[in-house]
Amino acid sequence: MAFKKDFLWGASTSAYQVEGGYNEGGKGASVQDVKKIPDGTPDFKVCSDHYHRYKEDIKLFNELGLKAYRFSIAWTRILPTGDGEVNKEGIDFYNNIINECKKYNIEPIVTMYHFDLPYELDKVGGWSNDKTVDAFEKFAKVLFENYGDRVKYWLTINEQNIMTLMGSVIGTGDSSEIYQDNHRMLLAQAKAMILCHKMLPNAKIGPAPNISAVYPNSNTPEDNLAAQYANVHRNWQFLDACVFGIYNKLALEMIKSQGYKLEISEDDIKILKNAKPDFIAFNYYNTSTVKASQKINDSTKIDQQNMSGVNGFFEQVDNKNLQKTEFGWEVDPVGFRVTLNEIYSRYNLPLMITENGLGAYDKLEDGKVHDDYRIKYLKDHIEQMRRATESGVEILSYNPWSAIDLISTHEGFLKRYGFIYVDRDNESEKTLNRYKKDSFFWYKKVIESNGEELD
Ligand code: BGP
Repeated sequence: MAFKKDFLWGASTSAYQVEGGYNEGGKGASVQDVKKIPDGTPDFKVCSDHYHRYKEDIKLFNELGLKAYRFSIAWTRILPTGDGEVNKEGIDFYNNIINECKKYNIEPIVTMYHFDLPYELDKVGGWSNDKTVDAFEKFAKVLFENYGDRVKYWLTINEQNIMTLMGSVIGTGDSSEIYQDNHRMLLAQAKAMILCHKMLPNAKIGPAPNISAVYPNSNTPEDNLAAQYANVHRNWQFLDACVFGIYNKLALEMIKSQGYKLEISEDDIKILKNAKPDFIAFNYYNTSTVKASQKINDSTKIDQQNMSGVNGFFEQVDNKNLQKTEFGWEVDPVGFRVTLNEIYSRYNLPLMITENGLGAYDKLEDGKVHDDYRIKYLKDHIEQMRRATESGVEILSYNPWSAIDLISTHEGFLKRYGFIYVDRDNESEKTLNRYKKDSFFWYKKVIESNGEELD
């Protein structure tokens, strides 16, 4: 048997995409509640109404056989203004979620911050203000005090690298000081990890970036060099700082060349070095491919959307060898194994997959959803994860995105990922009734067989 007996087969959601109840129970506004919503997509007021239906949902997760549920805690339910008074109703809500999971023997895996910075903190600069670092540490303390007796696995920040490299796209920030802001997030994360180890010696904590291998477009040395830089840019600079407490030199070279501000004090480095994650969690959807890029001019140009390239270092291109989803995302199960192998080789820490999945236009027909495309996607990825496990890569848990349909940041309910269909669309909330998709029954068998039965 490839997977250990206690392997945590799970599934994933995030608070602002699944909960709704946006102003209930004393919740404060987050940046997601106030951002401009793309035309034709819904706001985050109701989402999948998990806030009111969590009992029904967790009962369904139990029927699915989940051994773990990865969800996020809305910072603004706990501290409505980000760092002021603790909101008891918010504390109670997550006590209920955690207790409901425990009732079914489902291990809660808790993300502390998933794209939903409190709006009151954003108003005073968000991650550009040192106060946000202190606020995050306070938030962490409240979580550890209240839930530490039942939550063993903690994730600090969801996709810090995407917030840094594509903040304007997901509505989490955008500025010429973005690397200075990223540095503050690294400090906040380090402080939370140190605190967790102090307060909860038996708990485990780690980061949750979006990591994926970057391929060179050809075998020219120049393209290979480009891929090396792109890997550092997209992946390693974030994990090197989290795991080793160091700034990757190639990253610093790129950051400086583009004219970004970044000042790091010796005290900061001490904090980063003192903090050690117990595992690396990561989200994986697809790889990317790059070619060498000529420097266009000598002016130091700040490119905010620098996921797609860094002037003079690399430029992203399509990979002709890979198929794409209906939403244009490349599909690369072998790349998943490449990514697992690479992270494990670099950091030698246990891994946890906190997201992986296929967004598609699912159709409800006579109460059924025939999502064979999703089954194929997940099957191919689990197969590669199994092979990585057999090569000795230590993996604790696999949590596809998403446990249940929820709002996709750009397409709302048009783009679905769940094992459970939610009856609503972008235009109206309809019945919000839940239906089990074909993938639900398939994943149930996968879990029952501990990953042996994938067909
Ligand atoms: C990840 C995020 C999730 C989720 C997922 C799917 O980057 O952590 O919150 O949104 O991507 O993305 P999308 O909904 O844009 O397809």
